[in-house]
Amino acid sequence: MKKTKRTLLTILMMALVVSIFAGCAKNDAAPGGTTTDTATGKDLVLGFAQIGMESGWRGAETDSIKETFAPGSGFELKFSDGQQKQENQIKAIRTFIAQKVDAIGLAPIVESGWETVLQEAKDAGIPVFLLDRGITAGNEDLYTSFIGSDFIAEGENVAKWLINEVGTGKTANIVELEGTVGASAANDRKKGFDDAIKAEPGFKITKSQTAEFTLAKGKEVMESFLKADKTIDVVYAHNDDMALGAIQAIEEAGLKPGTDILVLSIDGVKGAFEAIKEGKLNVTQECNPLLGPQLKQAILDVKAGKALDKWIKSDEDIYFGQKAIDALPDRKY
Ligand code: GYE
Repeated sequence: MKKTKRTLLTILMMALVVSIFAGCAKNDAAPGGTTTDTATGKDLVLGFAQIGMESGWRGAETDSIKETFAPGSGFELKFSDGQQKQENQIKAIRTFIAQKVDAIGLAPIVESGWETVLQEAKDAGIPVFLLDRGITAGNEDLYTSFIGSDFIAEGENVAKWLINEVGTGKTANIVELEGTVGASAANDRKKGFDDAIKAEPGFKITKSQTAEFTLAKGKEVMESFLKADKTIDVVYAHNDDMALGAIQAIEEAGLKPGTDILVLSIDGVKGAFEAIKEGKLNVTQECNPLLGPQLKQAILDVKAGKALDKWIKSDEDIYFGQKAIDALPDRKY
């Protein structure tokens, strides 16, 4: 019995070694950074399951992916727009698996509900890269790397800016425009901000509601907040598009955004920098959407057999006042 087990194990190990070598020979990264399949001379195929087109940030991320994986890049890109539905993203991943793509990129609209489909990709031996948003903790073995920002830190940075601006020991009546329900970017930006604001007992979050990361909803929800409450001092939006919508609502209510009501947000899209220049937005915490090159590098590294960090973080800054005005001409998105 013992002997049979040992023989079986030896056969399995040998099969593993053979398949690893075969894998390396098939997808070696060519020098100079392009990654054609050396055995066939064909481009590597990336299937990318995008969320949709809810914000300026999302548009910049999509452009970055399409530019990075354009013809001539050594890749063929299969791009799917999930139109804000997880079920569409799951369908797209299943199609990519059936097409035997070389790698899958996924920007998960919500954190939960990915176990089954990601297990299917894993069983098919296709590496999955999460881009910009994360999935529920405990599922780290279902993907190769997460490439994106520290959303908790982003929320904290905005809260710290506010405390510094208003001053400690003061009071502030804050309303919050949340991103898509269940999205890691919304959950963590809320957690980071709400926790940090607790340091100031006089700072209260009086209302908090989703506006789905869109300008139109940001305006609509802010209008309802303004109708119900005449004492709002601050609006914290989980992204720039919602903040820009809130600015319109504040102006239409006859108030001055940036002065009567402080407006704080996250992303760092051009429109936000322009709003800071006009004095209507007070601060934007940068969140880098130009993730295409980092994704390409990660795929190249995996194909070259390198071990990757589980979380590949992007470098980001916080912008307000003159610093934002000076940076505006160089903003790429
Ligand atoms: O902040 C927002 C968007 O997931 C980080 O999604 C991303 C967020 C971004 O639509 O504008």
